[in-house]
Amino acid sequence: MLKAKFKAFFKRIMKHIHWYPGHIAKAQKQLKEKLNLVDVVIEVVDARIPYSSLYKTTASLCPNKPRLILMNKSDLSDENYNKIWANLLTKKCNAEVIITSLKNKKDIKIITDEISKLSSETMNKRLEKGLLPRAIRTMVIGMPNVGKSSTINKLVGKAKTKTGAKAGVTRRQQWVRISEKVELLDTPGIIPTIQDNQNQATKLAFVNSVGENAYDSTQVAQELIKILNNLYPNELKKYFNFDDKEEINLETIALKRRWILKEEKPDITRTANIILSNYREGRIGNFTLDRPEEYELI
Ligand SMILES: Nc1nc2c(ncn2[C@@H]2O[C@H](COP(=O)(O)OP(=O)(O)OP(=O)(O)O)[C@@H](O)[C@H]2O)c(=O)[nH]1
Ligand SMILES: [Mg+2]
Repeated sequence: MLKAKFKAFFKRIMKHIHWYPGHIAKAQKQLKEKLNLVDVVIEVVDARIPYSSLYKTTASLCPNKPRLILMNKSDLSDENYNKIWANLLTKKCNAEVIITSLKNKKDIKIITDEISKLSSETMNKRLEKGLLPRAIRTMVIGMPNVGKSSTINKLVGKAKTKTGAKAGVTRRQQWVRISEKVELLDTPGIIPTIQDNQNQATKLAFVNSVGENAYDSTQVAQELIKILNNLYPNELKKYFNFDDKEEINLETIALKRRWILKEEKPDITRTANIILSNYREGRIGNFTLDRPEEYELI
């Protein structure tokens, strides 16, 4: 009881987002062990925050492994920025980059062809050494909830791995054979041990890559409105029926939508949760919240 009270109090005063459950610590250790076994590393990022959801350490963990980056959930991001980010990540990460989406079945062939291409040198070397041919081994890594398991299921054509719209659905590694030629290792989403970059942590919370109990949804929704109002003011105001001059924030949205408590008080918690879920489902619009200028990449 006391612990729950303390936790609630701490949550109220603590603005810092920190989430690092036990299964992730274990997954991080296993990831390093398994990296040596694979021919190609596939990293899935969220196209809405391609830089905030990217591992900055992959290249140093496996410097000589061919790397394929999938910019997934592109059906929810701003298409004007998809290509820009794909080109930047190609250069910055020395990787092949494919823009993907769960709904786009055409990218299956592009992904499998790229896996074959990226592994061909290793596979040829094996043959030259007289080793028996074996399936290409790849490992799918990425932050929680970016769509790793869904991508694997799409490639296999069956629901072989568990998926879900929250962080931390995959709890342990699982090998899946997608064809005679390719095996994929699904891994639990891993988030950096210390979330010292709160700008990045907040963006990960927007897209549900951080467990819900690690942040205050009102604070995160407030931040989301601020960013959307800065980058996409027209779309945001249009969705909530605001005109140019009206100030848009959680309170004004609540009052306009009549999400109110007793005595005409705006229901901020309800409003925050609705805004977050509408954003996550792409109902407000298609937005990319990372910008190259922000990271001095161009
Ligand atoms: N709109 C959209 N939703 C997607 C896409 N890919 C995956 N999803 C949804 O995103 C959620 C997370 O997908 P998962 O495949 O479970 O994500 P994961 O990376 O395996 O997550 P963890 O196992 O928690 O690390 C699910 O609800 C999927 O249906 C996509 O391209 N577009
Ligand atoms: Mg998963």
